[in-house]
Amino acid sequence: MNDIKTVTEKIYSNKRLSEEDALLLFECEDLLKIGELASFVNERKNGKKVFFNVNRHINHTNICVNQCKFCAFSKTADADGAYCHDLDEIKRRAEEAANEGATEIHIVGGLHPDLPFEFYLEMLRTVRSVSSKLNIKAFTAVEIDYLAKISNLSLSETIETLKKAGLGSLPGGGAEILRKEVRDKLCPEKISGERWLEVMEHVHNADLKSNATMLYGHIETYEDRIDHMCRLRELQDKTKGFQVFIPLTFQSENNLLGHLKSPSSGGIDDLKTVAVARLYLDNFSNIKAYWVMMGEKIAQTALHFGVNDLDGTVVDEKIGHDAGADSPTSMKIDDIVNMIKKAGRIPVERDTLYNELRTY
Ligand code: V47
Ligand code: SF4
Repeated sequence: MNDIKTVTEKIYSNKRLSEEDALLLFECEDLLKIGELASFVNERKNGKKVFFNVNRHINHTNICVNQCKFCAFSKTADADGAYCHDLDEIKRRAEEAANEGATEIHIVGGLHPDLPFEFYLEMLRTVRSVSSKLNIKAFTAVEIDYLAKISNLSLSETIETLKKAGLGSLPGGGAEILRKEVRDKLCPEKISGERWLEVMEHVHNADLKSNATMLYGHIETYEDRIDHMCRLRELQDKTKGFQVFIPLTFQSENNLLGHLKSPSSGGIDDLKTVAVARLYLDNFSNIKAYWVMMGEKIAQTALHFGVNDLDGTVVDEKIGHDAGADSPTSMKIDDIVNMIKKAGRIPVERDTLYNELRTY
C-alpha cells in the first residue's frame, strides 16, 4: 500500500510514478504539498522560465457533422450563427497576425459536411503565402481522420499532402477523455480514443510535432484522467512527438453537459490537475495552463504548481467563449510578460516548436 511519503521519495529520486501514485496525489487534500512537489520537478526540468508565444486562432468554420455534448461552438449548416470563412477572410486574418508579430496561426474548425479536401490545402497554402515565418498549427487528430475520409487517402498520405501544403504542427484537441465509457457519453460520434492515438502516432512518424489535451471537470473520475494520461505517456515513450500537455477546463454554458456533477471543484481542481500532470507525465517537457479556459488568475497561480507554459496572445478565441469562458478573447504581450514576472518567473517568448525567441 502506497502513501504520500513513498510517492514523495519517488519524486525526489526521479522515479516514474505509477497510476496508483497519481490517484493518491489527486486524492491528497494537502494542495500546497502537491504544488511544492510539482514546482520542484518543473524547476528541475525548466528552471524558472515560463514560455508564451505570439499567436492567433482562426476557426475557419463552426459547421460540424458531430454534436459533442460539451461543445457550444458547433452548429448545423442551417442554424443561426453558422459560418464558414472564405480564403480571403482567412488571408486577411493571417496578414493581420503577421503584422502584429505572430509566429503561429492556430487553425481548427468543425467537420464541415461539404468542404472539399482541396479547400484545406488551399487554406494552408494561403496562410503560408502570407509569411514563411508563421508556423501553421492546424487540425486536431479528429479533423485529420475526417480529411483522410473525404480525400480517400490513407492517413499517412493525408498527413504528407497537408505537410506539403504548409502544415507545420498539430494542436492537441479532440482528445477529450480517451476512455471509451466516458467518450461514449461525451461525444459518441467522435473517433475513438484509440483512433486519436493512432492518428497522433502517424503524425509523429511523419516528423511533425503535436500537442495533447485533456478535457476535464465534467463527468469523468480521477481514474479516467489517469487512464488518459497513462495512454499519452505510453505513446510519448514510443514517439517523443508530444511537445506539451494541456488540461482544458470544461466550460459549462450553452452545451448539454452544463448541469452534470463532476469531481471538479474550481480552482483547487485546476491546480491539482496541472500538478499531477507535471508529476505523472515525466516524459513531457511542458505543461500548459491555457489561460482562456482556466482564467488568468488560476493560470498565473498554476506557475507555482508545475506549469511552464501559458499558451499565447490567442486573439479571436471562440470555442471556450461560446461555452461561457469569462477570460478575454486575447492578451497583449505586455500583459502576459507582467503576469509571469509577478509570479517570480522569467518570461520567454517561444515559437511553436519551443525554440526560444526572446527573454524578457
Ligand atoms: O477538442 C470544446 C475543447 C478543444 C469545450 O494544442 C472545450 O496548443 C472546454 O484543443 N469547455 C479545442 N473545452 C481547443 C484545443 C486547444 C486550445 C488551445 C491550445 C491548443 C494547443 C489546443 O476545445 C476541443 C475540446 O476538447 N472544448 N468545448 C468546453 N465547453
Ligand atoms: Fe464538432 Fe469538434 Fe464541436 Fe465535436 S468538439 S461538435 S467535433 S467542433
